[in-house]
Amino acid sequence: MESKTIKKTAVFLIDAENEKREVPRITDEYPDLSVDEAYAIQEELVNIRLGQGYRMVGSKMGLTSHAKKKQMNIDKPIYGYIFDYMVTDANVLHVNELIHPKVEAEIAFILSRDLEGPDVTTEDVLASTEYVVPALEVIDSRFQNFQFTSPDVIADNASSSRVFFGSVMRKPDEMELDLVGVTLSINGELRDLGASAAVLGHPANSVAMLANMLSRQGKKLKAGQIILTGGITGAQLLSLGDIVSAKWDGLGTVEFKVE
Ligand code: 0L1
Ligand code: MG
Repeated sequence: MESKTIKKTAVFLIDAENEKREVPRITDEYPDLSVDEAYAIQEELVNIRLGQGYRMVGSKMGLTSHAKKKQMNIDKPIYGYIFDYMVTDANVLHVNELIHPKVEAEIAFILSRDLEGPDVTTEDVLASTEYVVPALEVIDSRFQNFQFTSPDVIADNASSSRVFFGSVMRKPDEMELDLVGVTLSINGELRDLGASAAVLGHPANSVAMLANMLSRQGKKLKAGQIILTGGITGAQLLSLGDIVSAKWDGLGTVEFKVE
């Protein structure tokens, strides 16, 4: 794909996000779009956002659990980036800022030191983690009907949209990080549940995989960054008026209202 097409496609996706408008898949026009080209579009999109003055606060892995892979019919984990404008302090999700948001419950890591692949292990991740925190990620694919192929969703910054973090921060050695039970309820009704081992056997495996994937692009994970490890639960579609509440064993509760 030519560099001007990469740029044009990144702008197309940014416009869709800004205008809260769902758009056709990129692979409708470019059926041979490769994963590498998709990450080149994502990188361009990230550079445009940085140029607009937004700050990158972290990164995310997506499609790391069986529930998510099955739900989206894509079998390989992908990554994307989280910007400051995506992190919401108040417990409110403004639905008029989004297209067709869904929510999923995750565990996020905050690193105490840089992690650079290619051979990062789970043990390296645990030794380099300052805290883990609970997170509700709101994903909002820019594609029509939330349907896409793997290259489409990679280009679309892995559907990144909003994140709510909990206030409980735990050192990774304070808990069995692969045995964290999670429930996700909407309007008091249990919608999904799971254990954190759903994420690649252990959420730290997701961070290790991310560090190793990034090393192929000459990039690394940096101290202080937040890393979302992927949905433990399947993603749940949100509607105006919904009250979302998730509980993590040992990591507290995160709640928000959709207004
Ligand atoms: O965070 C995620 O797992 C999202 C990855 C992209 C797939 C999706 O939008 O469901
Ligand atoms: Mg996610």
